[in-house]
Amino acid sequence: MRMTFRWYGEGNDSVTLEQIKQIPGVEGLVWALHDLPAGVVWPVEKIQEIKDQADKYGFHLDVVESVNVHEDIKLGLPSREHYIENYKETIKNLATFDVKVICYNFMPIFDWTRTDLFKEMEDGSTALFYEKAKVDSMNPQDLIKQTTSSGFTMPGWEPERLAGIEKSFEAYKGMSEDQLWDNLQYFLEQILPICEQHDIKMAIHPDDPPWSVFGLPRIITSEKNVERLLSLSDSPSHNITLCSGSLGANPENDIPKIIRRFHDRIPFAHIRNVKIYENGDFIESSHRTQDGSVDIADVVKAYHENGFTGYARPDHGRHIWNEECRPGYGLYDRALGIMHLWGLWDAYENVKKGGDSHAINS
Ligand code: CS2
Ligand code: MN
Repeated sequence: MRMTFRWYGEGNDSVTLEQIKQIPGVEGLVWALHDLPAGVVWPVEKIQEIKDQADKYGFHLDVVESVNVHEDIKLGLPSREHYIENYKETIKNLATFDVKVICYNFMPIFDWTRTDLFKEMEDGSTALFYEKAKVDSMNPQDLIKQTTSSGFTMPGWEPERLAGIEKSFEAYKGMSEDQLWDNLQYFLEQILPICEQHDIKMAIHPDDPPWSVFGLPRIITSEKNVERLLSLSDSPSHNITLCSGSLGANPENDIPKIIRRFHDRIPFAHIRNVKIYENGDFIESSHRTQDGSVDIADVVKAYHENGFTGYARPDHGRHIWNEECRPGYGLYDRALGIMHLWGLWDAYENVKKGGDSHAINS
C-alpha cells in the first residue's frame, strides 16, 4: 500500500506540504490543476510548477485526481470529439511527468452531493452530511446556494462550473442509464489506447452517493455495475478507484467483498468510513470501523491479503480541533485516518510474518 494525500495546491489548500511531510508514510501527493475548467489541455508549464513544489519535499505525483470529463462527453454530443482530443493531449502531457494513475468520474453535472458541509456531531466535531429527504425534495439550485454560502465549495461545485446548470439539466432530460454507459464506453475506446502507450491507468471514481440524484442517471453505484464497468474493456489501463465511503453509503454494497473480487483492477484506494442511518441519511464518520457502517478493518484486510501495491489515500475526514479547512479536506482527521490505516496494515503484516512484533521492522 503506497500512501498518498490529496493536496489542492499552494494558496488553494489550508494544509501545507511541510505538514503533509510529517504524516508518517506519505510518499506522494494526489493533485490536479484545480483552476482549469474541464475540457482544456493541461499545459506542461503548469504541471511543472506543481512538480517543482512536490520535489522540494520528495513527494511523487503519480496519482492525479481528477482530470474531469467535459459534460459534452458524458452527454455524447458531437462536440465531444474536441474534448476527447484535449483529454488525450492532457494524458500525453501527464505521461511526460511519469503519472501512473488518472482518477476521474462520470457523474452528470454534480460531483459528490451533500446537504450539510459542517454537520455537528455529538463530540463537537463537524462532518459532511447527506440528508436524503432533503435531496429528494429540494431543487438543485437551492442546494447549491446553501452549500456555497458558507464561503467554501466542494470540489466539482465551483460556482463557475455550476453557472449553466439549468441548461445542463435540460440537456440530460430523458437520458437513460444505458445511454450514459454508451457514452462512457465511447470515451474509453478513444482514450485507452493512448493510456496503454504511456502505461497510465485510468481509474474511475464511483458515484457519490451511489444512486440517482435530482433525476440524473448514475451508473457506478454497485457491485453489479462495477462488473459491467470492468467488462467494457480488458485494457490494463481500464480500472476503478475503489472509494469505500462512496459505494459504502448504500448498505447493500459489501465493500470488502468488492475489493476481494476486483482487487487486480484497483490501482487507487480511497479509504474512509460512513455512518448510514435507517432513513437513508449518512454522515462521514471517523475511519474506525466502530464509528461507522463500513468494516474498515476488513477493507484493509482485503487489500492486505491480496498484496495490494497500489496507491491509497484516507479520502475525506471530519473537521476536528477547530480546524478551518476545505470541507472534508482538513489535516488532522485525515492524518489520524492514515495512522489508523497503517495500524491495521502493520498488524496484518505482523500476523502474516508469524506474529513476531519485531518482524515489522525487519
Ligand atoms: C471526492 C470526489 O470522494 C471523493 O474522493 O473528493 O470529489 C472525487 O475526487 C471525484 O469524484 C473523483 O473524480
Ligand atoms: Mn472518494
